[in-house]
Amino acid sequence: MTQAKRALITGITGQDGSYLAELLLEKGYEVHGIIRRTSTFNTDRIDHIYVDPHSEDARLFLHYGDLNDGTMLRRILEEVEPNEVYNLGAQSHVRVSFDSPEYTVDTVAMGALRLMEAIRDYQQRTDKEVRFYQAGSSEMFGKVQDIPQKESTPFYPRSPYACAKVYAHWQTVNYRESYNMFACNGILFNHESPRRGETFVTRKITRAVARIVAGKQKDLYLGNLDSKRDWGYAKDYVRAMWMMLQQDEPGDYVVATGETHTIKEFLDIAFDYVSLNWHDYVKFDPRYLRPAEVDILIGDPSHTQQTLGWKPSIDFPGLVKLMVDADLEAIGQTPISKQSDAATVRSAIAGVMS
Ligand code: NDP
Ligand code: GDR
Repeated sequence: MTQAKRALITGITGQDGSYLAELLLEKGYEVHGIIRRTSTFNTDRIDHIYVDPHSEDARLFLHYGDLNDGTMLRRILEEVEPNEVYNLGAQSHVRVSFDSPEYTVDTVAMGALRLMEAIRDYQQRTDKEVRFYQAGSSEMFGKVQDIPQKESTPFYPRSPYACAKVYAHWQTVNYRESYNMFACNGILFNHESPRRGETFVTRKITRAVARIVAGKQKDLYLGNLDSKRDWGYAKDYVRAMWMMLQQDEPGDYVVATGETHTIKEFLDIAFDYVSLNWHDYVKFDPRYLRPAEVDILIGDPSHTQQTLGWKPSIDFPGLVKLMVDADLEAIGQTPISKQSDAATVRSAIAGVMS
């Protein structure tokens, strides 16, 4: 019997880590995830796939560790002996990276370096190949030079987070070329889901819509509504990560939908879906502005589509509605897709707000 492949994921408790863990378990992998020690549980997104490690069925294992602690990373690598490592861990909030630049850079840039150094030594010692995925970002394009952005577009990062991701990107290329490592960069454009962190703009909006419908929130404070993003569905994007590591040769890949939309368009669809007008609820708060903004991102996924055969499964309005529905359900409301008449929502709101 052939042994199951083993994967190690940093950032397994995050949006992408949880979907990737699900995907790999479905594919028969033994999955190991690095989690940070916290004073309260931070495993909400993976609790549904967790099985007691004492059970014979257990194929998901968690290890305490931190990208800021190279010794722990080395120990875990030696213990797990993975075939594939997915580096998804990060302080991933762009606005927060302006407040906390040192920590962000240490985790994102140095964290990636620590992990690659650990892999390099492990490979050299054991002669076993470890395939490496680095979670790169469209934020690296920043002040864009080309529209749409592709693998060859020059980077112009506009935040401490994006600068750190550029560093990790080039180190990944460097480890591939210097040490013959099977190392891939995914340059992923924004991807969202019901598991998206609550402080990113999409989830902040869909969660607010659900709370407004439930009568639990009156206003929604936002920053710049004019920036444009290429938003896709996280479940599709983790599939692309896995596909990259199954190729014959390592490479760099833009993962995007090829469409761009403003925050206002997101608001239009989200509020319209529950028959509300966002202008009645959205207020401006300058706290959510960034010292430097990325105005427009739109990716060209043609290389990825041709090489990997990857394509997105859901369009922009479908994504927004899926997220609103999930937030409605989470707050105890009936999702619109399960209602026969959206007017029911209108009358429910009228009742709550009167
Ligand atoms: P999340 O913010 O949802 O998850 C980040 C994960 O990283 C969490 O599991 C978090 O743990 C973990 N983490 C944070 N700091 C450390 C640390 N010091 N050591 C180890 N782990 C740490 O991000 P996403 O799932 O959305 O994104 C995954 C990766 O992809 C990130 O690297 C992000 O920068 C990148 N990316 C994301 C895009 C997106 O649109 N979602 C687009 C392009 C790139 P904890 O739960 O304990 O906080
Ligand atoms: P982004 O996502 O910065 O693109 O990074 P975010 O959702 O934070 O911002 C998108 C755009 O919305 C504007 N915006 C607001 N943003 C937030 N968070 N909160 C607000 O209240 C608000 N109001 C307006 C922002 O100014 C911005 O223009 C995400 C992260 O997942 C990164 O880790 C990842 O690398 C990139 O996507 C691709």
